[in-house]
Amino acid sequence: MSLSVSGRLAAAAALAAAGLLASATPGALAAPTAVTAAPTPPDIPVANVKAHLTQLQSIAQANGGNRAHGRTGYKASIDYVKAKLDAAGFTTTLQTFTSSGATGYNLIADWPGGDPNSVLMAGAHLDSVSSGAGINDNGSGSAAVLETALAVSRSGLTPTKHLRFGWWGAEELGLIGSKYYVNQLPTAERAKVSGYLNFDMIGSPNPGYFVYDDDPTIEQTFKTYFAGIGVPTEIETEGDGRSDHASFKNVGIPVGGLFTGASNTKTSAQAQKWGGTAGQSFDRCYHSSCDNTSNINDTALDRNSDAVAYAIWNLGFATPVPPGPSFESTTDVNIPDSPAAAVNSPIAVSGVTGNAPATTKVDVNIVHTYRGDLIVDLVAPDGSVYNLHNRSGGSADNLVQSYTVNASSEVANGTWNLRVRDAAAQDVGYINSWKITF
Ligand code: DPN
Ligand code: ZN
Ligand code: CA
Repeated sequence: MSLSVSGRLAAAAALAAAGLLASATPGALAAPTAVTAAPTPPDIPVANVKAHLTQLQSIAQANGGNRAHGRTGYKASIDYVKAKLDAAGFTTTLQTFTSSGATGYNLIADWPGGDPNSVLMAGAHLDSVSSGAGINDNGSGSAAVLETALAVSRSGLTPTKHLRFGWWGAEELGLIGSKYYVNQLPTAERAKVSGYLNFDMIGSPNPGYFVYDDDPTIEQTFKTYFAGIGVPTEIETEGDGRSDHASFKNVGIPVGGLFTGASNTKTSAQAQKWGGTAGQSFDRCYHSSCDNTSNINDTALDRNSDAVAYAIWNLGFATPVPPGPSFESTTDVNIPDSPAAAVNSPIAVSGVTGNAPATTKVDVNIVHTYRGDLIVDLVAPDGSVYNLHNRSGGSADNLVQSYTVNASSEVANGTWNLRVRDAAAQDVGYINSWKITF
């Protein structure tokens, strides 16, 4: 048997280390897949994020001390964000709704391009409570999403997905703006949203690093970012469903997000891993007049802003599933004419972790003068049999066919066999080659 190996470089490297690449087909390692890899995500300048917070603080000061729904400070906040996005080349939409007798506003900003059928969204509520300027809650999330959108523009990003950013009104009255947005979105449009990332309170003065435990891909993306900078995270538990992601989740859109804590108390274990003060709230100014520009931890704001960009960059590029390692036998195995016992062509698989995938691919190449004679099975290392072909195709020559087998209950490593039996007399042939791809 000659064995050739192709596929994922990591797997190939592992196999090379095990000395199994000696008979590899030259050039077989070049994966022919057209992969659009995400460019390196930018470091979002925290000074820019803070400059937006300073502006939101000024807006509150000039408008009776808050940026709450129905107050002039809210509309001024929307106008500030919209002007920045318009200047950066976004297509912005101001959406109005009515709540508690006052006009509310959502701002939607679309980055031109990308697949309109696969939309990645990120958003934050822009309203404060009426008791203060709402700089951590939620100037922080609003400013980080804004600065990430501006970074998309600066870098001229051309993601495979269509990017859409949202700033929600009247969150503090019960997620009103985001509910309005998803409700007016036609069902067909909702189905195009591949994910919604929510950022509500991400610069808490005594911060924790919390990741929403929701869509696994989004969650893992954030965890990977924080692992990369050596910051431990915990699952967000303070208020599941207490922010705008709940509106999206309720209509079946995958969601995720970040949070640095509100009125809950930081434990000593948390203070040990994150620093800060044990026995004190993550944000002592939550929903208070002291939620101003002094109520921000710059390090938390910096890390979380970078995490927003990391997620947009990585999730914004559709990630094709990389081809798994494949193993091929090109040894001819004669198929004796019926009546005769089945013959086997073995392939020894090693260096593959865990089970075979549900999409295990088997490429069969049998030279024969009557394929309607043949019964062809894939036999797993433990003897489990997966029938691939059972005398179909009548009098046609040769069996050159690809099969997808759900082999997810099989350990990948071990000897797999292509088993072939000739069930009718006269015509004969041989197994020319076969290949299994995990
Ligand atoms: N949006 C804030 C609130 O609803 O009061 C902050 C918050 C977000 C609180 C997520 C808990 C969980
Ligand atoms: Zn709030
Ligand atoms: Ca035959």
